[in-house]
Amino acid sequence: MKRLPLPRLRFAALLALAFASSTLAAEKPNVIVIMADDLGYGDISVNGATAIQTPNIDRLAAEGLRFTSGYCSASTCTPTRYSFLTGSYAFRRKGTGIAPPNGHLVIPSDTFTIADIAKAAGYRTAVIGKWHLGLGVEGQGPDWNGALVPGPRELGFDYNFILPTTNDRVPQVYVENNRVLNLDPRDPLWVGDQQPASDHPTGISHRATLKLDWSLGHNGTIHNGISRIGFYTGGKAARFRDEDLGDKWVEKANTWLEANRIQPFFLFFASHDIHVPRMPHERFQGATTLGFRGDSIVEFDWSVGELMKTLDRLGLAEKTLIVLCSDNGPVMDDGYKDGALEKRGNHRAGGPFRGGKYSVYEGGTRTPFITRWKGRIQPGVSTALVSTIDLAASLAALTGTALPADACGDSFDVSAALLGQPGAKGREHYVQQDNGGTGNFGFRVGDWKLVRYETKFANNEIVEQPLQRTAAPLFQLFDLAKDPGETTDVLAKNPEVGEKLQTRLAAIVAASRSR
Ligand code: NG6
Ligand code: CA
Repeated sequence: MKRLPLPRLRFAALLALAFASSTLAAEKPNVIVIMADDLGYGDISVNGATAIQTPNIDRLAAEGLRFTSGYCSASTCTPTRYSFLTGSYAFRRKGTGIAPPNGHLVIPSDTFTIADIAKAAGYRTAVIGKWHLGLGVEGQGPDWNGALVPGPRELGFDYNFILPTTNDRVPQVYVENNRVLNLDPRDPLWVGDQQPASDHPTGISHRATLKLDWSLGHNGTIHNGISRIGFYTGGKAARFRDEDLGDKWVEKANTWLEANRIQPFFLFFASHDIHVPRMPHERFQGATTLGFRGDSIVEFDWSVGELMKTLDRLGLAEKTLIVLCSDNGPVMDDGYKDGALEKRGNHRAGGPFRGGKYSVYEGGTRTPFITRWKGRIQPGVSTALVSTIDLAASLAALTGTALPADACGDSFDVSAALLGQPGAKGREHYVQQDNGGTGNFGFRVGDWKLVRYETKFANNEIVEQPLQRTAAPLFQLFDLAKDPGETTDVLAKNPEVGEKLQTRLAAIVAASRSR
């Protein structure tokens, strides 16, 4: 073949690329997964909240499909995010519970993740927001002053702009492309789980100075008037203000979306709202009568609206599938005295469901779930059973990407349900876990729900109370069709169903995959 001079070759290549992306656009929608943190089913007005208005999320639902059986995989953060990225149940892998400040990356870097699926399909990929899956290698953890590898890049994300852990854990810095942003080498960042010096101010020694008091734990290093889990020193120039997180995610997402609007893109937008410490921007403080928990929901709703505006502005609303979800169910007092409990009024954060964060009752994992793809998804409400763990296999199916044999073993292709195709039912069965390693599980098959409390304790069973552990029998059975609130245990009346589900759950847990 005759060699073209370089500029022409580049021009030809660009033309071919533009042609390819325009002809494939119909089958390769851009994808934005918006994951809220600790947002309960009942926390958005389209799901029945009246004390909080979420007009942007409501509009997303009105233009798309709102799921009444949409789930995340765990009732805490790290295992849900693990499962979302890997398409594999987190209980299959040790060390995937809530990650500590100095935790290493809990996903092996050779895992074929949802970001790899997107990349294989020709997408540009990014994660912006809360990470909380650890950074660095096992046994060492994050090298805060150097390269934070392995991290999101090694898992298939071309770009990352993240909060490394969760904001009630140290440190309060952004990481951009695996490095702490704005870190001055003359002021190195140190992070540890022991008080570094006896005069190091903490939430205990300087409690009277705090702008947000703690209620449980969260009494280590103070930054921005808030004490945290863990300790750190240095990195002063790199530290952010809690109030600015929401704005920063939107700013970075807008920049990235603008830069990547030509190609298909996959954006994991991982908001920190409404996790503790709930410290919404000043302009949202007082937006509701529910205190900062409610105000953070309004902030989250605002950020959803901003992303929708950006898509409209770039003319991408009809080329983009948005999935809105949460990483676990709701909690009131999660370690800070922000008034969530006292100011809750009649608000039911879990909607009609029992239990919240830390629980395997429905409220722990049945969370807001909305898909929108203008012009492609017929607006409405869906009762199909879908989960964040299914997004990997569904994206593979949607984009025609082959999954390696050992990848995404618990992820089902529910793309027909996500797109609202008539008759699509989603999953037939689903395992819910708490923080993992406890042996507690929820197991839904059709409308039956088996609850197994290996610990014989249910956590946060009543969301509208201080965090509590309540005695629970080893097994319970509920008929969700008649009793979505899991109020009446029907195990004694349906022993054969109970036994069948127990056996099936045990088999799924013992296996290496369920698909
Ligand atoms: C718990 C913390 C809670 C929160 C949670 C993780 C205490 C007493 N509680 O251990 O505040 O940080 O871990 O939340 O420390 S998650 O949404 O990131 O999983
Ligand atoms: Ca969470």
